[in-house]
Amino acid sequence: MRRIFSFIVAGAAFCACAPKSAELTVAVVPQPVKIQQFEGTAKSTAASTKISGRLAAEEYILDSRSGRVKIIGGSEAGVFYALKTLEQLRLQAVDGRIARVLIKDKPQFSYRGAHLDCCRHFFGVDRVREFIDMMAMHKLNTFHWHLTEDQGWRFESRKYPKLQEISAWRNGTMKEQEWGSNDGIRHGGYFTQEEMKEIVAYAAERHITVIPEIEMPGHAIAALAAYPELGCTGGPYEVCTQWGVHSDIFCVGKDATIRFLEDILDEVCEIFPSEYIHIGGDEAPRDRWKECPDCQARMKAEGLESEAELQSWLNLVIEKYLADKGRKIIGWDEILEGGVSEDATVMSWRGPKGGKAAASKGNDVIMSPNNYYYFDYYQTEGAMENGEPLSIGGHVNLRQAYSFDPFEDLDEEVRRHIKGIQANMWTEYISEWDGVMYRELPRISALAEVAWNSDGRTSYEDFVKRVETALVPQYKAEGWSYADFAFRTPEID
Ligand code: TNX
Repeated sequence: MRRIFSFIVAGAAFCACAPKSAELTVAVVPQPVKIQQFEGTAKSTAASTKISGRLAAEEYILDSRSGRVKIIGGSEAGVFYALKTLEQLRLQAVDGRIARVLIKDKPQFSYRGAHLDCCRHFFGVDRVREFIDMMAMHKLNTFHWHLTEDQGWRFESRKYPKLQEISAWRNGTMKEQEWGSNDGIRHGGYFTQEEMKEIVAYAAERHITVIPEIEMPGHAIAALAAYPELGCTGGPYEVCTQWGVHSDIFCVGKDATIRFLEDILDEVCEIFPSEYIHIGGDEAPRDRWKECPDCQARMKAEGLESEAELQSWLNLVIEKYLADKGRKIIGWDEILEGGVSEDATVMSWRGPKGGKAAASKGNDVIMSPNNYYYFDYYQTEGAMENGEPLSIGGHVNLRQAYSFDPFEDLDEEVRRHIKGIQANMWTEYISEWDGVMYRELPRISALAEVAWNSDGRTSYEDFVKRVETALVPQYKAEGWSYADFAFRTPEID
């Protein structure tokens, strides 16, 4: 009798303070594939997690129907994503209780990427860790780390130490968009091999693969400043202080250049276990090669008819070198120009066009179109009046980032080559870390939703509401800068 009494009392107490289930929202970003809400509430801590062989590696089930949260993941990664979802539900808890739900979820794309340029401006390991945290919050799984550029080389090399002594530093930076100017402030830095290994491990704990990018043959002047014998003219060269596309690139007529690149890739492969290595390939003017006796001799010897084919020859040499180590290459869409091997993955940046062409030929593709996913571009049309900081130009608002269709105009057979999508953060005009986060957030949430569940997208208005509910409080708690144009009434775009 006493037992029954106490049960009733406890039950009554419970009813008096428990929230009504109708008060509980279940906003999740990215939108789960399947989400059902039931009457009632559940305890907000995870009661159990387990790994189930029946699910795909990144898949998970979050089930709180019993009043306690049970999580099943296809692997540790699936459990990790379930816990990220649970964090969002907890933000919506009332009196410590979350909604009773059944969520069955898995990503649509295997490659969900974010890129960071640590060359135009150097950001150290703590910042890179923060970037990875930001990616993890959005269930992204591939960090594309841009490590070499005209304006700075950031990869410590044991074999070529002048890269960190000379190539990592520049004598000033052009002011705003005044070409020819120089602020006179020495800028630079690099990641030690230990630091890069730490980043790889930190990312792996968050189920993120790090893909390093070593640019070739263009965007290489910083390396040439230290090793001028690897250029067509022999230099001298200086680490660039101005942005843009520069004529001096690696001389691929010289065997020493090929050896240098292979040696660097040996070191890169020791640090980065990723299946893919990004070899750049973009914006490489071939004027110097036209005038260079070594490049012309190479073309003759190899039976190449154009300088574009010479770049393809380089790609093939490097691709084969990496293949022997069990690695594959990714390159920007320019690698298509002189012909590309079918094993190369193409990263399409000049709109989705190059990606469509590559996928139609049978190459795997990552879509990273500048008109949707260049987050260094402005976020609103009237950027200046709206108080946005100086940016490179262009304009990609949240709505635009949310509207990308990775499969547009592609038939079934070709679609399977689209492995995923990626947002890029180039940092010419971003010298402060806050500027990176301000530009990523909230646009990265749109990229995340398209990458995770492009077919399950809701209306844009619903998406914005979910971001406000499930992510913005987390941005605030982390102290991250974010742009709020989409959350204002009326919205500014
Ligand atoms: C083009 S995207 C570049 C970068 C610039 C970027 C600025 C790509 C492969 N090359 O070197 O930083 O535009 O938006």
